[in-house]
Amino acid sequence: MKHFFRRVLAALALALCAALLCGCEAKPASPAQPAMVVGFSQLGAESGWRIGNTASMEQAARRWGFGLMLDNANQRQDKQIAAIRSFISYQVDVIVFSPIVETGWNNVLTEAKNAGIPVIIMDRMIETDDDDLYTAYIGADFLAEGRKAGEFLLKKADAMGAEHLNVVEITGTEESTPMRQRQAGFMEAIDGDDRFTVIESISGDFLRSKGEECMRYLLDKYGAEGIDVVYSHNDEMTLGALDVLEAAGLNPGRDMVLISVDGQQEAVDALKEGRINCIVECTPELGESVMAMVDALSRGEEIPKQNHPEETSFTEFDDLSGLAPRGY
Ligand code: GZL
Repeated sequence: MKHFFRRVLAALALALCAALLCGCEAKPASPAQPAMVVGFSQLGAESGWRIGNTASMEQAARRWGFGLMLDNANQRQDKQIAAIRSFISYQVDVIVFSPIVETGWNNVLTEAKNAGIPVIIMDRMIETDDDDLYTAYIGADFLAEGRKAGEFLLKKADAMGAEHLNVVEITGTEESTPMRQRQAGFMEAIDGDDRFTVIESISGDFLRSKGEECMRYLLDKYGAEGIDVVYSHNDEMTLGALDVLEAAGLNPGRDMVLISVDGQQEAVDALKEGRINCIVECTPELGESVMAMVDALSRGEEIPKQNHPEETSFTEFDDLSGLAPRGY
């Protein structure tokens, strides 16, 4: 907030100087000055989830009447760091960012801290032993998401009466929080159950195109008969894998168990058609919660450090007929 007044005073001073120089009347600062200005570094637009997340932030900023400076880093950490530095120079009131990977943020977050600008980390998390580098985190409990995926597989194996299942894992962006924790949670859930062998984990970087490439590679290497379960860290990669499996004349969801994460409409539709067996929900709708935090900060209120949205999962065992449109 203090930055806001500083900017308004600077604008008035500039206007006054301009008026004196050109003899015209100084214009008051626009009455439409937003109460708060948020600098938002979004990591990219790699998935329907990400696009939905960005839309959620834009809609919420409009609803709250906050200015939003949005920068899309197109999957590049260096561009995120540059964007955060520009937000510091502009003296935004709050910085929000979704870190593409967990490490490499200490320097720029120290600069934000020294500039007195609160930072809200949204969606993915950073690895740091200095919790003072950020004011709050809001994002999924990715470990719980992985566990839910594993727990579904246990239930599915029971229902199949399966004695042994070969599992392949298509992971998200390496060194990112969702990738690390969705993998850890899944392995934890199936650990010790000798019905499962994870025969390979391969990164699809959360991209549909790479999900296709991964599935094609795995199918070529193990054959359809060698793969019983595909665990994919997001719907985009799962949808890419579906394309490959169906092009090979297979019936995913029947010939192979498909477990996915996110809950994009296209994937939920595939689940309803029996082509995916389970989708663990990861909501991108974080904008309202973020802007409520910004509002609290503007009023000098404390906000909780760790914030997780409520999430569920959608499986073939559920009645999904009443499921509302997903919106992304
Ligand atoms: C998870 C988010 C992941 C999604 C992917 O919160 O970071 O990134 O699961 C997206 O769809 O690419």
